[in-house]
Amino acid sequence: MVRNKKALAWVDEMAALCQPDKIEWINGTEEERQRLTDIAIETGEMHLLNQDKLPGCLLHRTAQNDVARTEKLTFICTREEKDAGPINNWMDPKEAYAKVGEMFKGSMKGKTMYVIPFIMGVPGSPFRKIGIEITDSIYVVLNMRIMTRMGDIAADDLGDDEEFTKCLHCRGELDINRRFILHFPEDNTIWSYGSGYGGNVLLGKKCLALRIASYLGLHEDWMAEHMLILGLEKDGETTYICAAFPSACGKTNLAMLIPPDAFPGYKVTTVGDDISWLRIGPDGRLWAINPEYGFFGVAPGTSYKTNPNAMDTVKKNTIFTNVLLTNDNCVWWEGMTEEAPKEGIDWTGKHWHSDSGEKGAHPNSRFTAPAEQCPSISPEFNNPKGVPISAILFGGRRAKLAPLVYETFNWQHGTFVGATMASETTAAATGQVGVVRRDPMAMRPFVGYNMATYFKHWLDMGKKIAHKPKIFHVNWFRQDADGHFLWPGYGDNLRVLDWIIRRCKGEGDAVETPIGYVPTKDAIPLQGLDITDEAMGELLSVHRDDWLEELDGMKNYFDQFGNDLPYEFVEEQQELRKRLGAWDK
Ligand code: GTP
Ligand code: SPV
Ligand code: MN
Repeated sequence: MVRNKKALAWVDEMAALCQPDKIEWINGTEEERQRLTDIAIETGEMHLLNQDKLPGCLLHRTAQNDVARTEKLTFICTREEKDAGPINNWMDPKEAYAKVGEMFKGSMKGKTMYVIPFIMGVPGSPFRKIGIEITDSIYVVLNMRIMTRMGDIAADDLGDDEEFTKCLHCRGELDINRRFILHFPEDNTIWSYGSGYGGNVLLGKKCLALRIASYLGLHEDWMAEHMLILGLEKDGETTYICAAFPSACGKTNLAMLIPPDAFPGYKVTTVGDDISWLRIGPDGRLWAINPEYGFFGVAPGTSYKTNPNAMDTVKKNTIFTNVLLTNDNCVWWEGMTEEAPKEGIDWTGKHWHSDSGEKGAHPNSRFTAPAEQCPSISPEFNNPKGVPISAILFGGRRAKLAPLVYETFNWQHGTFVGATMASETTAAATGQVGVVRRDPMAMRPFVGYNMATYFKHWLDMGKKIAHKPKIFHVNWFRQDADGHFLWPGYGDNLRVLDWIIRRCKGEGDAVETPIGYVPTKDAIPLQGLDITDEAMGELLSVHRDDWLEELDGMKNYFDQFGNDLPYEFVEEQQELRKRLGAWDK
């Protein structure tokens, strides 16, 4: 039971605002899960899938205007506009509370208000953070149950006077003109109104564990990042790697990688697939924990070929959102099998035929599954200290320019490379797909304060980490002139990880180029892989003119930060220009 007086008072206050018929504190028991599931099935909020083939699995369809994060409707509400910076949408907190408070007023009349205490991180760990989410949606309760350690375990963990994140959610009318995802970092508060889509409503995830946590990390000397965490085991030794890729750019897949048969000797274990909290350990290394308890993964493209661990994870106790419902009451999505089912019910609830030319599952359809069901889950998953990180990877979807992999020169250069990351947009956020945009550290949508200050925080952290991870950039998505991927990706990405960990040990061959160390032609193990010399040459190539053009793009991007841009980034641009100028290729 929650005894924290501030928490009890806040719940009373929010109940007075939303005026629910009933208030229910969530305890996290199996009995409760079953009861809420039954209600949600009864009301049609959830659909019970084939319990023989998919035990404990449910399907949910969101409103058609509510299928991804809505960055335009996401705000950082700091007292000073400059503290939100030029990238974030900003609203004055007073105005925000007043405007959206009007929407919350009476919004739960006739409904039950669920109160979910939850932990981001491991119970009892000094690094964990506690939140309380108020919601009127059973879908949210059942997802939070998978994604976080919640209920009594969290209520008991919350100290009597401890701070916690106040998270208020109401589905509202699901009208985009009345949809707001508001963050008040100075008040440790999140308000989400008018949506029922994961990233907008599972408030422990992007809202707390990234936007609010990044702000807390700035003030408490740690970092909250959009990164997977994996362990790479060889000869009984495990090396841990974090990787920041933008939404729907391969984090879940890399975190669960299975080595190709032709390249044995390694085993990958999964610590996290989306979010990482990083702190400096007493040994001077950077240590990472995954604050989450489940995976909210992209369904399309997930198959026994591309990601068998994910397929095995979602066999039971999984909530599917916006996928195709098959005739045998199971689920399907594009890319799951080579052959599509002939027909089914699509993500909009309409009859679907495989010849229709329409997608059966939404491109951002997702699965919510318990992390501990993953066959590759790391033995360190519940370790409150986390794991020590040897390498940090940045990467995005770049059809051109960025080579398969390169190593940066040092932490400052690596921070600059992370900050200049760009990637093609994906269906994970509402808006145009496939447009290259800058996405620093894959955190463009997730930094809860001024991005220029975030860059400085990275540089400052580097000065404090005695044993710094090496920083690399990867790109699995480079294409040939006909638009085909040059690199097979997925399991074969292990070949690149192999080079990376050899570099961390001072091994592995590389050539120094103006952008960093690029593997020599023979440095990436290619045994058993059908790839031409020409393709490998293209994958590892660095074209001077393209990079000079890229430099102009970087400068344009950085200009918006004015004098707030760390001087180190001005230096890095100058140095890169000099190196490119002096290069004879
Ligand atoms: P979020 O959950 O949105 O943060 O995404 P994520 O970064 O975890 O992305 P995920 O691993 O779910 O991959 C997104 C899409 O990219 C899926 O459709 C994958 O099949 C595809 N993908 C992942 N890895 C690779 C790769 O190495 N090569 C290619 N070509 N596609 C990949
Ligand atoms: C992402 O968009 O990066 C996700 C999914 O991981 S969501 O939780 O919707 O943000
Ligand atoms: Mn993500």
